[in-house]
Amino acid sequence: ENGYELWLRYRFEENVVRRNEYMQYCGGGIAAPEALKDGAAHAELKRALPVILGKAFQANNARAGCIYLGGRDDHPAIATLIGSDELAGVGDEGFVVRTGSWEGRPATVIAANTTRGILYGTFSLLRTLQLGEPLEEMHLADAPKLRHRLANHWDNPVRGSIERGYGGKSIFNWGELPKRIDSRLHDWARLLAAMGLNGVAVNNVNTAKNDLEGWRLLTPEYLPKLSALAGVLRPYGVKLYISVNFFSPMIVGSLDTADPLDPGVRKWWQAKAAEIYKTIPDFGGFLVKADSEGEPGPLKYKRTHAEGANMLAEALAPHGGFVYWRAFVYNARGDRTPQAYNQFKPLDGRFDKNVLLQVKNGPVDFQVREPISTLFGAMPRTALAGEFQITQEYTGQDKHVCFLAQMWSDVLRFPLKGEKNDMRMWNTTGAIAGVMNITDSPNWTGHLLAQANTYAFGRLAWNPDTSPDAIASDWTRLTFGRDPVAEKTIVSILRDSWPAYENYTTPFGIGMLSDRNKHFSPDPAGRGSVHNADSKGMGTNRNVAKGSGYAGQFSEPWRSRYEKPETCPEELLLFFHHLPYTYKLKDGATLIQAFYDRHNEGVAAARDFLRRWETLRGRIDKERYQQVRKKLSEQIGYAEEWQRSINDYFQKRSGISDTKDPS
Ligand code: BDP
Repeated sequence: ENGYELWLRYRFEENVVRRNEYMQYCGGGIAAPEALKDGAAHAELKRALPVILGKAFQANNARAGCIYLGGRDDHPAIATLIGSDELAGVGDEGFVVRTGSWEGRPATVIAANTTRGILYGTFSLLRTLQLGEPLEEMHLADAPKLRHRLANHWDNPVRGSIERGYGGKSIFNWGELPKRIDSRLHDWARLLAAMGLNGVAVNNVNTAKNDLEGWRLLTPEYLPKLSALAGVLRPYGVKLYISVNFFSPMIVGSLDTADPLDPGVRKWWQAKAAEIYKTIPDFGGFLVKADSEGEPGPLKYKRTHAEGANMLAEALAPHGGFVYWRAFVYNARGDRTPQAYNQFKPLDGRFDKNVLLQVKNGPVDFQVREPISTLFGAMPRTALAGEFQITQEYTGQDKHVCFLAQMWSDVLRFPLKGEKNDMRMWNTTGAIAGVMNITDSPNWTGHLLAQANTYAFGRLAWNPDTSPDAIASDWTRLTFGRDPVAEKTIVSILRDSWPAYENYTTPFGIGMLSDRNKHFSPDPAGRGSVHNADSKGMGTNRNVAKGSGYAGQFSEPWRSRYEKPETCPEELLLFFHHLPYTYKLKDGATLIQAFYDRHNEGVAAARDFLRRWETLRGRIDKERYQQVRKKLSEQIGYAEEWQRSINDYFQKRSGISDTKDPS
């Protein structure tokens, strides 16, 4: 029990009644057309069922029912139990899972229009079995709400390090590919499919900086290696993408320009794309960080982002590929928050159809709290992809538990035009990307509870309306089993972890207070910190009246609400406003005392996580109990360090002491 199995942890069903029911519906074997017999869905069922049902599971148990996989043409059982309209309704990636009876025996059907749909249906059925839920009268039709669901790895090919990777090193050993394919890579592909993702970019968006050399993936030497990875992903319905360097025609090729309007440069990219597709016909496309943090881009040639992106789109279009062009572009001088909107909004309608503009959830950089990016909803003629960070760069890395599902859900469900309007952030986008947190560590993520974030991202990418609490409880039961006390306790820790982390680090949306490079420890006086504290007050004016105007980029009602401190939601008060330390909050407390209180409460919560976890001794296996216990006890030390450092700093800055200082 080292956590390697993630939430795909199949175990014998101990409840006899349940097991007998499962036996009736699935114990008689798997019926599938030839094309699916060697596939991933079939393999997953063969892996899981004998474990869940035990010895009783046998292919020709005449008394038990079969699982039928396929489309309506594949078996009369499927045609009988699943209507054609219903199946058509789930589209390319959806599925219908239904139990019923066929030829006088119970039966289970997993029907879909594609192999990928069958695979998702299989994972869904297995989840039902793992959770011990009833099969009788099961009838579930489901399909993903977003078309493109991507993992972004920030792995550096040459060094095997991971940008903002915390649990360990990269799982990709490019040196041994394509000859040797590590078994972990197959498990990785399976993990992506179990998350419901259909694409993955395998290298860091920084391709040149610090000799990271990700640009090398476009050299001929790497093509067979990429092809091997694509081969691992293919059975799982996941397309391979790579991050590319905008200067590739000069670095990889021998041109003396990378100007996107230069015909030679365009030809170079077209030939490169053709070369890739010849070997990898289902290649996904390119992810690009351009004109950002030292990565080159079209601005060097006085061309726009649209001109840069469209050049790549033109090369990929004949093959059905996509360009993900990142909007994380800012100038270090001045407030960064309004910049992406100012730069990209005027380009609305100028991007080719196969370009997706990939926008981080907020305007700063994956902070524990930010308002949503104003680009969402502002570019109706451009395809947008929302970018989220699963790896916990600013949210505790692999050392703090910080379950992010609620934050992501708040962003995805954000009512861009106000609560009365149906428009939500997610339904203005067609894609979602998550910066991955998996590594070569035995349990993939370092902190075992960080697996909950990996899982949650997949569930929300599939259906952004899924409730974070439901995700937390499913994950807990799938990962730790079905002890109700364990479930309640772990879910409570997950649910309280994000607010606790926010409290002892940066409450009220104050900004960045961490050290400049690692983004882990408190460093309020350091150069990386953005809080604009002076002797009178703290926070940053980003309204129209006094500040950088970020509030003004929102639609109503948000623009007016954020503009004034009286109507600004308290959790974002200091994000939008510089306020006196003695400013009175709604409950009558002064801002500075409330700020200290939040830090003190956050530490108390971190201590309580350990106390709650310790009630689980004997309820879950020792190995994972100890793993998490160790992390939670270390977290207390880090939380205390934050509380001390931030409260001390602001007491000095403001000259006002913490009247409730617990120390
Ligand atoms: C920041 C990270 C940096 C990334 C950058 C990005 O600190 O490592 O390269 O974002 O998203 O959060 O490009």
